[in-house]
Amino acid sequence: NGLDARTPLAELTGTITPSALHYVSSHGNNPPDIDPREHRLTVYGMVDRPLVFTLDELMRLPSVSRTHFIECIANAPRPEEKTLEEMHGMIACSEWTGVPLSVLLDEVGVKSGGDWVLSEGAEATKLGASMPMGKAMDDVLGAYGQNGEAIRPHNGFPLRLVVPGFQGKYHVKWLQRIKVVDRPYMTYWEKRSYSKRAASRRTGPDRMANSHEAGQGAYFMEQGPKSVITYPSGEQRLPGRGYYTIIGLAWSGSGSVRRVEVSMDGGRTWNDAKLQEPVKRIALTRFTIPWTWNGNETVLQSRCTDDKGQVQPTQAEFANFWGSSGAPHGNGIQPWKVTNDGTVLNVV
Ligand SMILES: Nc1nc2c(c(=O)[nH]1)N[C@H]1C(S)=C(S)[C@@H](COP(=O)(O)O)O[C@H]1N2
Ligand SMILES: [Mo]
Repeated sequence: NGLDARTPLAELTGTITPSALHYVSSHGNNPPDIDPREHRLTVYGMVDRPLVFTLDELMRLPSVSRTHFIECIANAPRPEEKTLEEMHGMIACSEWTGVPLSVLLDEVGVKSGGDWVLSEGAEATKLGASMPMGKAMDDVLGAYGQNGEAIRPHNGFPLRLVVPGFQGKYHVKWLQRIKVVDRPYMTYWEKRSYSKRAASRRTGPDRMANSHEAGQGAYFMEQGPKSVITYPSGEQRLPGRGYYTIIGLAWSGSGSVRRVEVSMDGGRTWNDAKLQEPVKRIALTRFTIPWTWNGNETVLQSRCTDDKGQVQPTQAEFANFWGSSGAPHGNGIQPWKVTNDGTVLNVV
């Protein structure tokens, strides 16, 4: 049912994920073997002039480089998981270079009523996803560069969509078709893995307001505010009492991280962590806070607030809202227990 690999977050420093360590979530087993000279991107549908672009033609258009994370909607901790990589490794952050999708859509001329954009990958199973035209014209990239080099085969070589802040499936790899359409589509993979039935509750956490009802279920678009302590984290061992710097990562699909608070006493008190500048929009943000461990058992947690004022929920708040069926995703607070002997455990 596909190929998956996770980002080794506990082993990384800084905020950029080396390309070779970017997590992989592919429904087909292997990346399609694409000759970049033969590859074509077709932009068609409800447009005035359908166009077919070669990679060279795309690279001659105005381009931008932007740092953004991509996170799979399934990037949520489960009680039985132990390490940071297992629990949160379906996120990575890269500098992406490419042509704004708005440039391509302006070239073809969107007809009135063309309110949605359907995209398709070139692998045998042709993953597809549809997004509102407003997002497509805003900050979406047709990316060919990742951290200063060509995108790696597993991550979409030679061309992928980067849809900042939207859940993983929108970032269609091996991009070969963009079709302007008049409504959201519920493609095979979206129906199978990325929507939720009877998502009728209209109030609650803001992330719900970012979903879109599409007949057979609801899409989830923006990833909610989230953070996780990367050091110390699951299965690591502190050598003894004394001074430590707690380090972590925070992000939000809605914008930039405004604040990260850390609790070192099981949630009784919270202190503001230092955010590493510059804080970029829809990118991993590093935070640090000093901590002196007295050698007693305790629980460490972090909580992110984004620039829209959305606050990362607890695991309990998230579960309450979604009910027992739960969504296959979650941005709940990650608690790490530090035991007397310094062992760090997942206590979700
Ligand atoms: N063509 C295509 N695009 C795809 C996928 C896929 O299977 N095929 N997987 C999606 C999913 S579910 C995620 S989470 C992201 C993962 O991107 P990555 O593999 O580069 O980390 O790509 C998305 N784009
Ligand atoms: Mo995903």
